[in-house]
Amino acid sequence: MDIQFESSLQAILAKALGDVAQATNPSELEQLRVHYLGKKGELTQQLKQIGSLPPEQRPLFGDRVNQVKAELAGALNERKIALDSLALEASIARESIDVSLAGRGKATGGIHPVTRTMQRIEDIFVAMGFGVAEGPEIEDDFHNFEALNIPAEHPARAMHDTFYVDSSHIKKTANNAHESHLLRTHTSPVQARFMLDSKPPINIIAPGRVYRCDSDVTHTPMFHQVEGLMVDEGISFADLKGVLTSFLQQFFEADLSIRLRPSYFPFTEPSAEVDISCVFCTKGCRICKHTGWIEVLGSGMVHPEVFRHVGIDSEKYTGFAFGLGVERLTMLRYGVDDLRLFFDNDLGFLEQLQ
Ligand code: 2U9
Repeated sequence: MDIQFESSLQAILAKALGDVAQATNPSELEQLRVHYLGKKGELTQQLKQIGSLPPEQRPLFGDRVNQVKAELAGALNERKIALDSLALEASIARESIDVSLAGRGKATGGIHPVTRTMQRIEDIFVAMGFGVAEGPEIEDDFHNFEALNIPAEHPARAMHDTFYVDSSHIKKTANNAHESHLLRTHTSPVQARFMLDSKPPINIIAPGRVYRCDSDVTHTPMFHQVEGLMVDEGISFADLKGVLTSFLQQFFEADLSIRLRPSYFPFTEPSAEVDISCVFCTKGCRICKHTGWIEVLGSGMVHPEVFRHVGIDSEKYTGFAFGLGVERLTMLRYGVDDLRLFFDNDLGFLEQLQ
């Protein structure tokens, strides 16, 4: 083959291989590929000179140019593989993670302290043989008031700050009862419904949300109650005292005493407010206001008028009932001094009580 063409091919190849060896990234390699092997590339240009050779040398020259092109393409390829693997190593090094670091952990939710207290109260009563009853949060006047011996115009209705869900409470039916729907102001209608549906012996608690149109530092428009009812032949005030003492001792995990103070509720007679001996101090603190006693619930013997409304013979049966505010008991148990914290859903607060 023509010595001059061969040396010019050698020169191009040597220069090209040098360039390839020095390329530091894939885009430089691509530029080199275009520069040497592209349509207008140096080696392609060499082929165009084939016409100036004697015909017998042309195939040889063509083969030789193609050999050089193939050698350069191979070098480009190898360099590309080498650069890719360098880039991969660099990115692995850059993105490497320290597997010895502490993990982020799984965020698990928790049960709201008020719900937990309610479950705790339920567990204690269920262990004493009580069933758990539920009922609607939207009630009618009969089950929320009438059946509980709170007739229309009774002053106790004012105490309940009722949310009415329609305006028909101004209408009156023939028997002078209000015909309206409202958000239950206590869970007592659950027990009224239960007594209407079944016969004694009755042994139930009624936990749930209740609503009163009242909002200040110590009142929220929605709060939780657990009420209880025990009805059978011969149920006495002594049963009330025994059940509530046992419940309160278990709830506060303390050998506390209880004190009953006369009170008034339309649905019980006699009625009593229940205090526990202060579980936080021995000689007076802020929580018991230096009295040594803390009010925790209300109670009484079911009023004969309530039995009459739900069709239970008050000559044959007696019963006791009680009611407690779950937020209040939760505050006492966890030492929370602001009721509104239960409704803010501040995780900092909630996590403290997990
Ligand atoms: C029926 C008959 C009687 C339920 C009772 C109380 C006393 C009581 C308050 C405690 C704090 C309400 O949440 S609170 O503000 N409740 O003092 N509740 S006796 O008596 C009933 C219930 C149902 C059929």
